[in-house]
Amino acid sequence: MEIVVIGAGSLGTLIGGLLARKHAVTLVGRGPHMAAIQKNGLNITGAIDEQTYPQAVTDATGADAALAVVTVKTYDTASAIEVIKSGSYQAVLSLQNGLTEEQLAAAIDAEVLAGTVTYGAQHTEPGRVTCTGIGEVVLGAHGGGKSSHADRAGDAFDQCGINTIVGTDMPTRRWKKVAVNAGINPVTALARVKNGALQSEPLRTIARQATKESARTARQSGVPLSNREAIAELERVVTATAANRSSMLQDVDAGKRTEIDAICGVVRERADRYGVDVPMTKTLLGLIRGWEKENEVRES
Ligand code: KPL
Repeated sequence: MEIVVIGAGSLGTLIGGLLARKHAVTLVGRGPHMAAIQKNGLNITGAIDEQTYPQAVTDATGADAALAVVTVKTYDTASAIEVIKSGSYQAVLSLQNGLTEEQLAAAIDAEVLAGTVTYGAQHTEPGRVTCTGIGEVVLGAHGGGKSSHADRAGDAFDQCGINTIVGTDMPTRRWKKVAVNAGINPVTALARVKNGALQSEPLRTIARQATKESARTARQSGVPLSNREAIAELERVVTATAANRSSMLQDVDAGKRTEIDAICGVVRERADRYGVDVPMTKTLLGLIRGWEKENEVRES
């Protein structure tokens, strides 16, 4: 299958590199990283030790492929949409944070799929990515239900040894991830702590409150996510990733713009739409936005 991976950050590079085991993959990313891959291939280290050979380009304008996998930061989605619209794809899979698939679906003609990923990845130097944990990919039609494009994408991932499940309940899975991220990411970034610190008070209560507000908002939006389910997932992820620094803490430490708008921002926007009270979400959103404003953050 011809696959274009738009966004060769940590996750995009790892997924693109693994897909290149069996498919004609084009990775789209920044200059030095793409130049290194073009020259010597991609070096995957850590839990996977392998060299693969995706094509690496800095511009995919006008590309023609069966599948586009979107892994850009959420705030770069509009430019990914322009690239997709300039080319031709049968399906587009978002593996991003937030509910970005809805932005994609509103803008493009191809079928939009959504996914969640629990593989860990770290991009340390040009031409190299470290797999920090083997996980799984769950993907499916962005609005839920069955999809032949999702089945084909699932097969393509599976053929490359990527643990993949094709799900028919993506809205619930994606909202569950938003709820977990809304609890973990801003709290760890503001308190400058690893995820495991959310096992103790007072951060535990703050994170749980934000997660519950997201679950309540999901339900008002028509997505069946109970508080109990969302909190159980929060606790599971906090325990499983106790030693990790969340992506938002990493962004804050690096002086980079965060994905707060796609996480707490989207919850607040839906909460306003459906009349849900989300005070903790608004507080965390305001604090992270305030930090971004004061610190002249860099994008990506
Ligand atoms: O997705 C994550 C992130 O850091 O963005 C979690 C699940 C919170 C793990 O750190």
